[in-house]
Amino acid sequence: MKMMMSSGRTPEQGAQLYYKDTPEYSRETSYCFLHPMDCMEIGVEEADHVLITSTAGATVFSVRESPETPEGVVFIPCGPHANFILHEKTHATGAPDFKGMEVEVEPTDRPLESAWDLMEHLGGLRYEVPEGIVLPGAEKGEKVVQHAACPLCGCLCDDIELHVKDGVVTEVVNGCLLSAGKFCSKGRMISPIERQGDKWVETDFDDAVKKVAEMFVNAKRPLFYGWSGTSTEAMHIGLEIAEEIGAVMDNCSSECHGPTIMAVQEVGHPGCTLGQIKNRADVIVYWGCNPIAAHPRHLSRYSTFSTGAFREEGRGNRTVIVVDIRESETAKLADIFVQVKPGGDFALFNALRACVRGERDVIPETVAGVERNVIFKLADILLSARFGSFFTGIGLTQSRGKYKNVRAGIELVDELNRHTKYTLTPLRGHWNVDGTNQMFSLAAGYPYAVDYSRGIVHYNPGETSGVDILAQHEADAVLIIGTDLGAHFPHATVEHLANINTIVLDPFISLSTAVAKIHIPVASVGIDAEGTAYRLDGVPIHVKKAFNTDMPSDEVILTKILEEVRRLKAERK
Ligand SMILES: Nc1nc2c(c(=O)[nH]1)N[C@H]1C(S)=C(S)[C@@H](COP(=O)(O)OP(=O)(O)OC[C@H]3O[C@@H](n4cnc5c(=O)[nH]c(N)nc54)[C@H](O)[C@@H]3O)O[C@H]1N2
Ligand SMILES: Nc1nc2c(c(=O)[nH]1)N[C@H]1C(S)=C(S)[C@@H](COP(=O)(O)OP(=O)(O)OC[C@H]3O[C@@H](n4cnc5c(=O)[nH]c(N)nc54)[C@H](O)[C@@H]3O)O[C@H]1N2
Ligand code: SF4
Ligand SMILES: [Mo]
Repeated sequence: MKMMMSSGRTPEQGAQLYYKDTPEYSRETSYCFLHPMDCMEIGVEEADHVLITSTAGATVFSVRESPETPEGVVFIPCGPHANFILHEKTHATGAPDFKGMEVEVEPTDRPLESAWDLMEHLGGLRYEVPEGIVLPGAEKGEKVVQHAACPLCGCLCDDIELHVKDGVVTEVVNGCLLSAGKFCSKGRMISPIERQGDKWVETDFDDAVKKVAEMFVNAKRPLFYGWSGTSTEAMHIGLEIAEEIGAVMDNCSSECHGPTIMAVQEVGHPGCTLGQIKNRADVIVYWGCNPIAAHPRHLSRYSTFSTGAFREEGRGNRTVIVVDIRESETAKLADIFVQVKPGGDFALFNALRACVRGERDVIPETVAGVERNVIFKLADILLSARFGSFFTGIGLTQSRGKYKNVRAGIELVDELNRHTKYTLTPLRGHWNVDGTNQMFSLAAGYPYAVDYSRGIVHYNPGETSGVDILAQHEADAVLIIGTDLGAHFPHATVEHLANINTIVLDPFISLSTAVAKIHIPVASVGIDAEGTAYRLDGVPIHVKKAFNTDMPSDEVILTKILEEVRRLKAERK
């Protein structure tokens, strides 16, 4: 049966992000959610297997019956299984079609494959972290760290209490499930490894740094990608290396909220801090985002459930609207859930805009699957707000229309601001992805997709963005830092990574390890390293370390690479 694939966050997938080498993670990312009517038509039941095929590839998924998923759509948790069948087109935006690609779904008896299996199909090699790893130089004794910041999602909650014993976090107070998953992960690596044919060989830090610097100096089209999982200080050193060797420097925005940035460049950003929303917002709209799964404490700490100076009753003082293609976990908590057809947001934003303008007579019977009287009711509620807040997600940036959807959303907010006060805040993903845009803009003048190869900075998402450069097979050496492209990039791009000089800088084992030539482990910001990060509303926060170790930080390794690059360049002059 022909269907539309849409992938996104689930709470369970998020809780396993720091356990990608385990069967539990593979289980969570190989589910596919199908409406019971579609199950009947395909001829499958709960837990049966289906083969999902696209122009990019085919793999097996386990069925979960889900009345919340609209008919004709197959919802897959974000991860390596979805991306094994994802094509690499970005339609000149840098962001692939994570939400909206045609696939064929049919019953199968074939077994499920693990994330490692998929990486090996693409030319990778699995690596097993030895059990019982002890971080070198880990601080002895017990302590409690107050006001720690959580280095996971864009909420960057800075009220976390960490209980530490002998260099291990034993308890995370105030953190959500995702937070605990990271702080307590056992997936740390301590020694650099190098792939030699079909085996992994341990090496030392100095040797690894020398080899990496040499690869980058010799590369024709180096790409440094990621950065949203590390400190802003580390990014700055990365930008220096990129400028030194004429690399492309891109960050996770390009596959994520890059289209939001493109929209902001066109029509501006009516933003504010989360504090304003907590204290003032009486109408809250979550559009194309699902914070219960992706930003679990957002509702309680900053918006829906939080009390504020002018919102003393919290939830009782706020009307909550969710616009999504499926009845997400967040939709279940809303006062009003509006189910839009996939890719229909542009039309719906503009219909609302017409209503706010007083042009209700132009609205047809239904717009993108939403009835006219629902649109009128929505417009009335929006107009009744004293302070309204839109939160937008990647349901807008990764579906059909991409940045045009966000542009239409900002224009609706502009229209509403003629009548009352409204703001729009993108629910940025990683704990420091906003920091990437701040630091890249500061150092290079552009927020992402920065190309230094011409001697001056060139920026053109869709051309100088990570997915596109890999899809065109341009890159011959890639640094993956603070991201996991093995898990999260489309099929063909991961296959290309396995064929070139791919270097990973990551404290933890990741699926990118499988496609790397060298993986250099580092200290983890927020655990045994510190630095600056920017919350999703652009507020900078100092991320403390929980304890000391002898592991070198990203900053230390990048500085060594920079020195070695400069030495090699001087030698070759
Ligand atoms: N659990 C967990 N949490 C995470 C992450 C994770 O991997 N796991 N990753 C982090 C990152 S990098 C990011 S960017 C954030 C993302 O956080 P969100 O923006 O919440 O991301 P998604 O769950 O991918 O998509 C949000 C919603 O968009 C809906 N959607 C799909 N297509 C459309 C459409 O055409 N129109 C509309 N209106 N909605 C649509 C989906 O049904 C989904 O409920 O999460 C962060 N937090
Ligand atoms: N199918 C599908 N695929 C998607 C999406 C989707 O919706 N559907 N969403 C896309 C989006 S929006 C995004 S942003 C990406 C998200 O994808 P990624 O950026 O790949 O997210 P994570 O897997 O959390 O990877 C973060 C990495 O940073 C590492 N890390 C943690 N702390 C540190 C540190 O201190 N230093 C360093 N160097 N590394 C550290 C972690 O170990 C981990 O490997 O996925 C994209 N892929
Ligand atoms: S909501 Fe986000 S930042 Fe806050 S504790 Fe959970 S994962 Fe960490
Ligand atoms: Mo993201």
